Amino acid sequence: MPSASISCKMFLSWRALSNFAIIVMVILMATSTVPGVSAGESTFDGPGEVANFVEARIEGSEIMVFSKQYCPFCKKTKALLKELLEQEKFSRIEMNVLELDQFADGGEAATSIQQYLLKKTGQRTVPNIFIGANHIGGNSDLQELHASGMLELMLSEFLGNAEKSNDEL
Ligand SMILES: N[C@@H](CCC(=O)N[C@@H](CS)C(=O)NCC(=O)O)C(=O)O
Repeated sequence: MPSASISCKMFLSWRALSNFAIIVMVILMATSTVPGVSAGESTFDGPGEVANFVEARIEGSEIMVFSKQYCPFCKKTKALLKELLEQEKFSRIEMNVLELDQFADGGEAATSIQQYLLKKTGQRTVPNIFIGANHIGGNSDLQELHASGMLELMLSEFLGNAEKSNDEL
């Protein structure tokens, strides 16, 4: 029956067309640039931008902590530093914390920053701590420095240096 054969062919080509449309939609969704969804919009335009971003934070912060909100080691680090900076003698020191799990790009920025920090410091894990732009290490390093009294000395030295450079201005 020719009319049945025509409508059958039309049906098949309609199915092929709708399958094609579904495939196109899936590809478009997978490569969409909605922040925080699937591939996501990139936070950084290449490694140079990551380097500038990280270096600006390290250089521009008295104490810089690269952290993640859920990380128990980061919580310990932030609590110890907060406790120390609440002391009158260290109250002029400011701590800057960057929570790497706060970027809405599906973890891409966190990975790039951690890769850069690994290249710079040999350490990929968080917390990654800097005092006066000097790399301190992670939480265990910080706790050890504190237990030995070295951390307080470092903070005092940092304040002394900061005062000296203020006097020179
Ligand atoms: N010994 C390290 C342990 C730090 C650590 O294991 N951090 C975890 C998060 S809780 C980490 O960075 N995991 C790899 C990642 O999140 O990319 C320290 O004391 O800082």
